[in-house]
Amino acid sequence: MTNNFEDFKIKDLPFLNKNLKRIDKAIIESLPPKNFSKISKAIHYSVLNGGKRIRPQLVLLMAEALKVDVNPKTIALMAASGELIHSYSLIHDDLPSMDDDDYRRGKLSCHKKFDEATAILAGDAIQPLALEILTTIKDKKLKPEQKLKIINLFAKACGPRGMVEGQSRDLAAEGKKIKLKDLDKIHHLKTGKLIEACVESICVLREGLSKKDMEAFLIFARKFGLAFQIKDDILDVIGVEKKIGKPLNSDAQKNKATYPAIIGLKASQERAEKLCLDALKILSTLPYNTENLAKLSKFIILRDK
Ligand code: GRG
Repeated sequence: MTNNFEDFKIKDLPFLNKNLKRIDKAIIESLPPKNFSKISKAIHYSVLNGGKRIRPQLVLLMAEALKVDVNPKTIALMAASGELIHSYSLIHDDLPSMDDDDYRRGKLSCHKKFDEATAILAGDAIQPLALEILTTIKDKKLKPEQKLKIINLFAKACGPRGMVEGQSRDLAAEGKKIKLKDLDKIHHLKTGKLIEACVESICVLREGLSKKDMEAFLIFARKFGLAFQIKDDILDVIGVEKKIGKPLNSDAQKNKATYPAIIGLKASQERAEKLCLDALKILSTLPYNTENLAKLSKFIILRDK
């Protein structure tokens, strides 16, 4: 596979569908039964509604690349945990007090389908559930200190030095012309930290991973996360409404600080491609089979949803 984007076809990604089944199975098994309560109905509605599952895919592909020696179930549960944190952030992100979005993935957002209190509680329930899943992993091959570190990474990603701070800065930037470096910081916190946690949590499981390779994987994750976010902003401007699952230009309507708004569409596209190429270059220097991670990296900037 070359680094030329033109040779890339979505059909190069059959492994994503295979992984998807494993991810969804782990998620479903971790949730309370749908009919358990109103909140669990809202959780099922919001979690099992066709997300791309990029974060859990990263967990699985990292584990495959590093050939980590733990039970496969452990990896599936880590993947589910990453996706649940993401799902939680989306439910809260859509709330009237945040981005006030009526649609998510082509369906009514959680607070529109149910009500605001239910959406707040459904989100509030999924975050600790994601961490609870990690605490209950039973795997003799998983050392207690590795387990603790993984929980620490996911908890930090969504806390005051991660997503929450990113979201707060994102809301504060509405209607303002902020600098590119400040926008990068917002998304490093809001989107990047969780993506980094998905990558780093697998590095933790690889015995003897050198400091240099660990650092390279983290830089890869940073480039991947930023490229992913820039593409998200681009799709809000030039995507197809039916595919992205919400009205076009919703960022502009809210006067959001976005890459197209700050550096323009063309420069945003060029930057996403450059970040992706950087990410691919990093992967190519690592002594592991990172072919599928490279394919996922291309997918995230060539995707249409
Ligand atoms: C809820 C932890 C937490 C904190 C509260 C609401 C909030 C603060 C933060 C929101 C962070 C957020 C929504 C980040 C994600 C931005 C983003 C690029 C979303 C789209 O992700 P995709 O494309 O979505 O992976 P799918 O639908 O495929 O899952």
